[in-house]
Amino acid sequence: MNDDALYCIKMRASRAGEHVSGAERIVPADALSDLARKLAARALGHPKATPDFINIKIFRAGEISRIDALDVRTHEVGNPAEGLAVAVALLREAGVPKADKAVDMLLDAPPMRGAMLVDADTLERLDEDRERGVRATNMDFLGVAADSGDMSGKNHFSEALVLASKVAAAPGMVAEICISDDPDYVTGYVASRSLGYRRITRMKEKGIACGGRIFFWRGERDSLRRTVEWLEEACVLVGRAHGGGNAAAPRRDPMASLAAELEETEAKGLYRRCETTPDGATVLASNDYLGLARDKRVAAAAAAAARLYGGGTGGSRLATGTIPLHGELERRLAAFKHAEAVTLFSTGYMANIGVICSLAGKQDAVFSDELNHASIIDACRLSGAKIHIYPHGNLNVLGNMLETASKGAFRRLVIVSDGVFSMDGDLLDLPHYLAVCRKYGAISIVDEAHSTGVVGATGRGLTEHFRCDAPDVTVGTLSKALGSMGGFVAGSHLLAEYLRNKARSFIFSTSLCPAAAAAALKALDIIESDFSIVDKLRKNVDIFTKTLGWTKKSESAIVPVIVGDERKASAISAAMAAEGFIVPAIRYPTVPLGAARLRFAVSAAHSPDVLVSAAETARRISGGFSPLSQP
Ligand code: WAQ
Ligand code: MG
Repeated sequence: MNDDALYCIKMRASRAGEHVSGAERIVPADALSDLARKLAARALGHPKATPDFINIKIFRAGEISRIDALDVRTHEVGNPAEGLAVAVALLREAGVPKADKAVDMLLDAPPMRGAMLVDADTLERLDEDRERGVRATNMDFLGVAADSGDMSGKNHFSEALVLASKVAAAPGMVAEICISDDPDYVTGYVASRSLGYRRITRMKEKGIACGGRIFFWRGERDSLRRTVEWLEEACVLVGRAHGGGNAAAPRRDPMASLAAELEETEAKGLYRRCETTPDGATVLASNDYLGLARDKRVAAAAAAAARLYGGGTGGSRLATGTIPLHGELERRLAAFKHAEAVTLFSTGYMANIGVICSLAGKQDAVFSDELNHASIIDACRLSGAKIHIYPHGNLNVLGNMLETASKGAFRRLVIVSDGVFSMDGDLLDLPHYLAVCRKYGAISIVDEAHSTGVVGATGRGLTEHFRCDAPDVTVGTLSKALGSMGGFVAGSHLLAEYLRNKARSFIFSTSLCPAAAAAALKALDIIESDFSIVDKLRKNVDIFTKTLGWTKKSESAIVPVIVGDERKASAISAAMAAEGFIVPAIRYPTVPLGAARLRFAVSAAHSPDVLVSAAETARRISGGFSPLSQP
């Protein structure tokens, strides 16, 4: 590329003197007009505010330096406190002895356009303009300089990586720390030449605008000028891969597009984290509906089985992985479900994959409720069968679809539905469903993950609730009311024999570990010896829904409160957490966009007082729920 032809272009937009948006690029002359248009559009479309002043500045780039991008590593942390601790440790490693004070300084800093430039040893401020700070500018990625790229929104990660790479290359620079001031963007970083670019996935709570940057510097004071000149004036192109400079063929980072995708996810407020559930909080979201997962008797049975048989079985059921507990649990589950036989799977997800993919193949058609669980959706796709999705609970449409399909040349028609829909808590109309399936000679599958141990007077599920026949295939899980983990399929002897020979997720998975099998057996003992535990759950659900102000009863233990807006749902969930109640905001893609909700799950182990207080707190925090929020 001919450097003479490169220009720096910068956009800065503000409203009433307040900064709204900014961006900069280094591009060839012929890309300038297109880019200027895109930058103006970006400024005008900024979600924060419509600017009343947009400044687009273009000037010929001076001499260009080419440097390598810093290597990127990510530290996945559970919460801001952990993230800040990681940042402190990294800064220390990079040579900032008072790293903890430095982080406090960052968190206390007033809003600034630039970064604080501080002495790496004493943390004394070295920048002249305290309100503005020092700005790193005149920089871009090498790889994208030729075309103007998509400028429609801020790409936090790639813009920060360019900046950090330039900063790390400054003379005397020891390290940098940054937290975005975008309230929705909680990933920050620590960078230095030796550390590279260390992303830290959580540096602050969501919704907080405060952010900032510190550059840590060490050297003779009279050489500080050179550093500031490098940051504020030198034109720098950053290579995306190693060997920038004169290297002949720039290599692309094969993982870069992953970061870009995650960035987009985060920008939409859909980024997910594995939160550690705090001890002592009231969890209103667990699938442990009967409170058996933490029951001492269940835990003791699991421990005893682990002592006797070890941690794992070392093989699949068909190889060397069958132990006596497997057969015993299958017999007990079959008796509980009034079925001829049961086949165990390692998880409920595997059970659906195994059943649907073995029963339905290329010559078959599957019919699936639009709100079925992801494991059913995935199984339908994986099966290779022709897929028909019917509107939620609409068995008349299902009938019409079957009518048409039955005239086709399908080998089998396979119908699958959740028994209790996991995000809505409503029940399948099983008698009607079975009638439709029978009319067309279709195989009926019902996933009773959320109804086993919950629905029906003794927790046997939908057949008990409706006093009707069982479907051809019942899928269930050990990981919800049965307080363990694993899945199962109940049905005829023929079905069990078929699955053991055909279901690949059964054949190729290591069998259920001894502790899990023993825990589920003990849970069954407890339920069958005293069904009042199921009754207690039912009463708790009624107490909770009544306090929420619902007029309708919930027939399952799932109580969804529809909020609509994703961010509002997240905010209510965070406020509930602050009061000691853990309830997740369920958002797209688990539920449709604009149908975000709080999904409460009630347990037999909750005390009625706690449920009343949780429901009252939810009403207060959300400003009351409209009748519409009741599904
Ligand atoms: N030079 C120096 N400091 C700056 C500059 C600049 N060009 N731009 C912003 N700052 C300072 C200013 O104090 C801001 O308050 C603070 O940095 C944060 O700026 O890997 O978006 O533009 O995904 O909000 C980190 C990406 C995103 C982490 C950083 O910073 C990742 C970001 P923001
Ligand atoms: Mg900013």
